[in-house]
Formats: sequence, C-alpha cells, structure tokens
Amino acid sequence: MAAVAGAVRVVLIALQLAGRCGATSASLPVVINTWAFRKATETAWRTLQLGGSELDAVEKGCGQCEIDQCDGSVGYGGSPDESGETTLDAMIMDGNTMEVGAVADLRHVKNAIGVARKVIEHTKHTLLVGESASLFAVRMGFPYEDLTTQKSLSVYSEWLNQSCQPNYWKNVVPDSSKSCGPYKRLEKSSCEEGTISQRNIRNHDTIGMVVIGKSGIVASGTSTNGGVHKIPGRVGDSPIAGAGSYADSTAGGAAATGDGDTMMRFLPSYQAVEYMRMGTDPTVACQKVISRIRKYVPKFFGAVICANTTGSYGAACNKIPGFTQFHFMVHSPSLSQPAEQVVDCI
Ligand code: SD4
Repeated sequence: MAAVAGAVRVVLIALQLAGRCGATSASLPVVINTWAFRKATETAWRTLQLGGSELDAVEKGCGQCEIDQCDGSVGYGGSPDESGETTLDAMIMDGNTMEVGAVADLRHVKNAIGVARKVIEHTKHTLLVGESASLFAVRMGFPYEDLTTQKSLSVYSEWLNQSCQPNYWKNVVPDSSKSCGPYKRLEKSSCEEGTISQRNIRNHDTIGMVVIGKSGIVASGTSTNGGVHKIPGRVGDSPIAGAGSYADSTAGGAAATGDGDTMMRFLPSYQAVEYMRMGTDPTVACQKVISRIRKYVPKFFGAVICANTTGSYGAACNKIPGFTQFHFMVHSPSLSQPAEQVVDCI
C-alpha cells in the first residue's frame, strides 16, 4: 500500500514539474498563431463559431493578416525583393487527409492562402510557384493586382541608396557587402557569410496558425511575404509542408516563424508534431526543435508554436540579442477572448 502511495506521489510531482516547465492546457477547440496578430486569432475563432471547418478557420485567420498587412511581413506592400517586387508564400494543411495546398513566389495576387486552399480543392498538386501560380489564381477568380505600395517603394529606394545593404549574396563580385549587383560568381570562394548576419529580426514575422477543432481535427497554415531584399525567386520555409507548418489529426500541429532559409533545412514543424506523437509535451516539443537547429546555427532567428490533439499548446524561440521573448496568440473555450502569451526564448 505504502509503495502504491509513493508511486502516486512520484507521478503527481512529475505532473507538477511538467506544468512548471511551461505546458499549458486548454480545452478544445483551440486556435494558436505566431506573434501578437490578434485580429487573425479572432477571425479564425469566429469562423469556427459560425460553423466553419478547421481549414476554413486557418484560411480566414491567416487571410485576415494578408488584408491587415500584419507587421508589413504578411500580404501585399511588404518585404520588397531586390527588384522592388512583393511576392508571397503560403500554405494550408488538412491534418485529416494530409492534403497540402501551397503557393510560393506568388506575384500580383493578394490572398495567397486563399489560392493555396484552391490548390487543394481544384488540383491534384501540392505546390504552385511564380507567375504560373498567379495565372492559376486568376483562373480561380482571384484579382490580378499590383502588390507594390508607397511603403514598399520607399523601403526599396532606401535600400538602393544604401548600396543595396544588407543583401543575401556571398562569394560574388563586385563585393556584395559594399555594392549593388549585378553580381558574378567569385572564382575562388572564401565561404564568406555575406551580409546575412546583418538581418534585422523585424524583417521576418510570418503568420503561422494551428487550429484544433472540438473533435481533435487539426489544420495548419502560414502566409508571408518572406524576407526583405530577398533575391528574386527565393522561397522560404513558409509554403513547405513540415517546415512552415504541419498538421496531423492523429498527433497535433505546429508552425514556424523566423529565418526560413535556415529553418526549412530542419523541417521543424514536422519534427515537433512527431515529438508530440510520441507523447512529448507541446512546449518541450517546440524547445527540442529549436535546440536541434541551434546546434548547427547558434544565432538563428526563429520560433515555433505547437499544439496537440488534447488542446495543450506551447511555444519556444531561440534566444539571440534583440529577441529574448516570443509573443503568440491563443483562443480556447477557457478564455473569454484571444489571449496574448509570451515565452522566454531558450
Ligand atoms: C521566411 N519564415 O520567408 C519566413 C519569414 C518569417 O517570421 O517567418 N517571418 O523566411
């Protein structure tokens, strides 16, 4: 008897410790998204309340950020590339069927996640890119518009005036840390890091969202205009399944934000979901994927949100100068309104 009581006590202490290391329980449904993009959370939540599916909630929630140009990093008029153009990446994933719809380097169409959804609904493909994705969007009824704004134009001309600094080139001539292109490859490469280390963390703020419905159905999605001054044609992690986000109704969902050029090499969202499948608490799952990337790229800028099918959720971020806390949004029945939450980076 005493042995049983002792064992129970050990389990209780273990549970308390788990709570202390950041596991947060919520009842279902739950909406969780990166950054303090409150209107996106509200819209996703309202979509569920009005009887929409988890996929509808993700589409409408991320779509809200595209309309609001959240932080200038989502939607039109943000992150002009080296030719001054705004291009969009987005994906949406159905954790029941494991279908994914995604668009990358999408031009002239504002509602990138809407187009991504149409990729699921009207094609047998997963990912469409570039001007061809725009033509697909137009066929699907989306307006073909200019994504440039006064703001993106002035960011672009300021960058030109600063000798195109910072930029994403390395091992080229002329020296990309001093002058604009066009560049040619440097015959003898020196493995220089270019000006990537000068990246401003504010130049990355993708919306990534996970929605888990009442019955545990999981959907996820992302939308971004990528990194400012990117080389035309660059695609980040956001439209890549397993990188930008991942959803599996038998385990949970995750979404990532940050330096996609680094993060997409590790499929952090897929990895986090797999940790949760093995029973790892969502906060710990998020922390483990951050730690894994950090082993290779100690100073990467990034964060991950995770939620499992019981409604527990968490987040983690990599601590670097200027980025020590990560803000994200949650809505669940235990909250009367969307709540902004903060985690300390590890
Ligand atoms: C990208 N991951 O294109 C995106 C940008 C981002 O938070 O997440 N910002 O690299």
